[in-house]
Amino acid sequence: MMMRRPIRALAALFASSLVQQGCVRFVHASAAAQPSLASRIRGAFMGAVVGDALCLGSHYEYDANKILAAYGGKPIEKYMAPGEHMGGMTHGVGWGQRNYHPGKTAGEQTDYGDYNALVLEYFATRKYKDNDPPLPINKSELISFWQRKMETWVGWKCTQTRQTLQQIQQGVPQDQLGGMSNAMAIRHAAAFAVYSDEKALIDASTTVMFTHRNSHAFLAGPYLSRVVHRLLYKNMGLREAIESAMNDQGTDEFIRSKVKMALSKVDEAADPSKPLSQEKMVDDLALTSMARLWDVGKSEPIKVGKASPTEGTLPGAIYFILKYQQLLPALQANAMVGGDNASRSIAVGMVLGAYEGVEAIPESYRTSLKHWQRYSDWLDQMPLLKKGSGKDEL
Ligand SMILES: *[C@@H]1O[C@H](CO)[C@@H](O)[C@H](O)[C@H]1NC(C)=O
Ligand SMILES: CC(=O)N[C@H]1CO[C@H](CO)[C@@H](O)[C@@H]1O
Repeated sequence: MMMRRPIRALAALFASSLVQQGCVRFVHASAAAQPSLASRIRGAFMGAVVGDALCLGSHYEYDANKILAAYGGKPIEKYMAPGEHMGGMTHGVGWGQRNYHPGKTAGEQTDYGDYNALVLEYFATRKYKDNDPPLPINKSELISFWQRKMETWVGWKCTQTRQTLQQIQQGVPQDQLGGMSNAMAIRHAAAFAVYSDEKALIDASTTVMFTHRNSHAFLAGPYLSRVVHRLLYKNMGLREAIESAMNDQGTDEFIRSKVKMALSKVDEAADPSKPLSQEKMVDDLALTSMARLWDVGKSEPIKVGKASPTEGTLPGAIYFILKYQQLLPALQANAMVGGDNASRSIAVGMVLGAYEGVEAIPESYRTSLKHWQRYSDWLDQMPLLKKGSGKDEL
């Protein structure tokens, strides 16, 4: 009882502060100036890495109350170093208390953001002919590039990455590479600057997942490619794009069921007659409730709704996109829930960045992102963004 009150007060502050931010920011539907296509393509990448950098501090912390208290009872307003204000460590259930991103400082990426940057850099190394459509992503080329980058990789190397590197050393053929992880790892945010064709985007989204072999891991990338493609080229609104991609016949039944669940959870959280909407830690509870509690016999069960598997990260990401509908508030709220928040942040940032355009990222979040300029220079070389490409320019 004694513990609960201050936390609830903090949470109320947090909620009202998000609402205030919502009021001052433009509303997309009624905005006179639609962001340009180039801005929205840039937004898809930059939204993802900004969201990821916002999670560096709280990534793998599963206790949302602890994050809220550590951040002074309000949503995160600047990038933080791993575990900043939390003793330098976060608490990944089952993996214990540690720094999951050694060598990283505020404004840098987690491994999810780094993977998206790696794919962007790979695209920037390719040659593009002015009048020909870009070649499809080339898996063996990408893997060689990735192997070289792994030699100087700073920070966390996930289990799948380590396993795949080992397999390559043992001579495992390329089509059999990868570990059996069901984690959602969206890595193709840069592909929207290269391809406008939906099939090529879907192909890119699965090729970059060569470190994974579990089928669930491959399903979220194609789905989110369809969502972003609809936002960029079919002029759809957010919920419309999310539902239309869900109903696409190419979308797997597993994904469809997870998106449906997220849609009803968003509605429940917005319905004042439902208890969930009255909860102070509403986002934390909403995410936890969307997947099982997995009792692995450790100190506490893993809240799969907040962990890495696609069954948690995908509906969680859709929930944040539709509940907040604006890039920064959605990314802040996502960081505050913790768990595998960095994985969700890539999806949330990619979709809302493609919706609102790169202008939705405030100046202070650009200048304090360590590699903003580097990413920006690489984006300038992409076929759909380079100057003189005939596309609208920024
Ligand atoms: C992919 O790249 C490799 C190495 O550069 C090349 O040998 C191969 O032909 C390429 N494959 C395709 C389908 O373009
Ligand atoms: C560090 C951490 O929390 N890792 C978790 C990430 O998600 C996977 C999948 O649920 C868990 O197994 C890990 O414990």
